[in-house]
Amino acid sequence: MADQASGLTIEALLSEDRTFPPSSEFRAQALVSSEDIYAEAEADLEGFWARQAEQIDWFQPYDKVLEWNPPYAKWFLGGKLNISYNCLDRHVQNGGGEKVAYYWEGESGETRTITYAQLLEDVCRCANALKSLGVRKGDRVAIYLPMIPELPVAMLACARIGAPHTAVFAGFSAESLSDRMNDCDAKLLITADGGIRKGSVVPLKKNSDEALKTSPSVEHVLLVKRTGEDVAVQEGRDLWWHDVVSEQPAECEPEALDSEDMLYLLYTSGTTAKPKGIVHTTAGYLLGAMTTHKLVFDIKPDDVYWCAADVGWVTGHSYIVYGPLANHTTGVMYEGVPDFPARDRWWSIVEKYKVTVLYTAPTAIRAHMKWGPQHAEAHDLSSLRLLGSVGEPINPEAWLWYYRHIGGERCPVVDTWWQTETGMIMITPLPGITTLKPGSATRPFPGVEADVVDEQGNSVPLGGAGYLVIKKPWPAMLRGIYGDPERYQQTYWSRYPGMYFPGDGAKRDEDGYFWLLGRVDDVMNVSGHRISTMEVESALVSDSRVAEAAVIGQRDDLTGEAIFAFVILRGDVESEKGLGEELRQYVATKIGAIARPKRIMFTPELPKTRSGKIMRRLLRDIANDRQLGDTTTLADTSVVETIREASTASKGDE
Ligand code: 7RM
Repeated sequence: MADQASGLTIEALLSEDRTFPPSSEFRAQALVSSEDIYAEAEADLEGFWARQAEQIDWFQPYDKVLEWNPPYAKWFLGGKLNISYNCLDRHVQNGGGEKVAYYWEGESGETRTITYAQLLEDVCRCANALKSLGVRKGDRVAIYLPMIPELPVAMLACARIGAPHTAVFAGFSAESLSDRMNDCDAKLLITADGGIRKGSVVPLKKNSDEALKTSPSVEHVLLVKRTGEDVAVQEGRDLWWHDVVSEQPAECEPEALDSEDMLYLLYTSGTTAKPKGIVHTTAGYLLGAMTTHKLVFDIKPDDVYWCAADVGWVTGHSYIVYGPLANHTTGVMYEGVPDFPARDRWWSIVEKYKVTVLYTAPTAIRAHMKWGPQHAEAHDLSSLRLLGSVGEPINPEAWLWYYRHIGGERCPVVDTWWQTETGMIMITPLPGITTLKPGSATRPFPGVEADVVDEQGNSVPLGGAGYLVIKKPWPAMLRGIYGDPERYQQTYWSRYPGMYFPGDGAKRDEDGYFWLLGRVDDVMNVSGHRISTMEVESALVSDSRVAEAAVIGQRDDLTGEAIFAFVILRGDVESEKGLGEELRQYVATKIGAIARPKRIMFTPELPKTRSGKIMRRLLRDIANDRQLGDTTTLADTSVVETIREASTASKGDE
């Protein structure tokens, strides 16, 4: 389209026409088996969510579903409830205390099986311990723990007494931890002596001590013994969990909280500026997480559900802790990395616990793809019935690999688009009714009104690309950025007044399916064509020799920006001479000459966040010979140095 070629919106180049309707067996047993749910929600948004809210146990009923003063929403006004009560007590009271809440597996092979009744006791003890340390309703508690059961216990204990938690990834540095604690004036820090990752120790207490030097608001540190290594314990300030928590009574009255009381803060890093503390409140968040968890993953009482994310990422908050527990689901929680001690670790876990639903990220799927299907083939994965993906656009090739080699061509793959800010899954298939297309997140969840618009905010006709927006409030939406209302307004609501702007590009095909194109900051401008990095990456990965690709725009005198592709080859492929040229040509043939990469560099790794998102801005800095921007959220800092050296060394070779 002419207006797109002029550089206004994003161009849609890739087309994928394979389709996968739900099998009649899946459809017959699915919780949602009729399209009516969409029409119902559209006809009466508040009524739809009010009906879903009957799943919540209220201490006091709400008197109004929604109050919408853009950009501020309040949901279930006047209602009183407690999330830990909804996640634990009510299941135990209903006779479900013996059901397993978590099968926990440590990286080194230890296991713990925790029932709902035990989890409730642990949470009550921890909540009492928090109170004994002076934590009161409204006080902020920072949690810097590895993937051990004390992490959900600590979160639920905070929720029980109404103290908002802020979980910080155990992979983050002392500085990131300190910044976050200072931004919210945390009163208490819950951490561990160390964490275990790939067989070695992550020095969490040491990092915490470093962070605490510049975080004066923190009065006490509650310290979990995980690794048993020697750590400095500061008398009066630091207390061992096993001393303080274990001696507490196993009962603790849940606080009756207001629907709009703050549940947690979770920091997301802006590209350059300081991290934003995303605020989530109680009733709407709980409802959004539990409804989507149940309907998107088609959760039944006997499912064994495994979300392989870290609890420190929003995915873990909504889909390891709050959603699944509120739905009385049995979950698997795994402490370590996928390739320890060997590359079949995940598949041995699926086999061992007979996992039925697996939820993970494209980055993990592409890693398994790179390692080859033989690791999965060595295990019985026949318990699986549904697969999910989240975190980045999943390119069709990775989707198909997941579908075939993990799902045995019988499990629907739900590609779920959402954000820390949205709190819940927003664009997603409903597995019993949606015909899947590899690479598409398909349709907005019932009650979510999403659109694709151009620069002016006009809806782009089907078949076109542009900016994703959300036009109506939803229950789990963020309530603001902690302490910074202007930034909230500016970041999400100023580009298109009255519409929420998530910062992602998207296109919609002729059937109205949404295809996410990545962050708009990543869009390249090549001779006036606005091209999404994701489409070029997808084209590259569709060559069977390529495992993963990251594409960025490099400054170019002739075209403004030129496409620069960083490519990881699959395990058994050698990078022979001429392969780069072949791949460049392949992209041109597959999606068009304008998208042909000018330069391809082969690399063994890419810079990623701890949740597996490719940090393209660091690759841009390298390619454009700039100083590196903020690297604090990088999972492995050595990766960028390796790439920078290789990039400098190869400059003369073209
Ligand atoms: C859940 C989560 C949010 C950003 C979001 C997107 C990207 C997430 C998908 C996706 C394409 C998906 N929260 N993203 N899921 N892009 N398809 N299914 O990831 O706050 O950490 O990140 O992640 O760009 O804006 S997050």
